[in-house]
Amino acid sequence: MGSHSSKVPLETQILILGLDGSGKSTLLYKLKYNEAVVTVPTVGFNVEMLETKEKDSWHILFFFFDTTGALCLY
Ligand SMILES: Nc1nc2c(ncn2[C@@H]2O[C@H](COP(=O)(O)OP(=O)(O)O)[C@@H](O)[C@H]2O)c(=O)[nH]1
Ligand SMILES: [Mg+2]
Repeated sequence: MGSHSSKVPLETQILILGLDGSGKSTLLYKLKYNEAVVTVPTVGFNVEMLETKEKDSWHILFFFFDTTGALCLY
């Protein structure tokens, strides 16, 4: 029996939306680095990848699209 982590990773994309200055980037970097990072206003959007690392757990790649609050979606 192979472990979950030997399988092709699952991938998912997550769009982070909210008003400017509402803490979107702070939340993302807390998730990624487990610390409070000093942020600068996002221009357009950033993409950050997070990956599950625990042995024998599902191997999942999360792609977070961290947007500016003024993002125009059309
Ligand atoms: N007091 C407080 N300030 C926060 C919190 N989250 C973010 N901030 C601050 O709010 C400001 C804007 O955060 P940022 O993550 O850049 O917001 P974004 O524009 O939504 O990405 C920064 O100065 C952060 O330090 C929080 O939970 N509490
Ligand atoms: Mg931001």
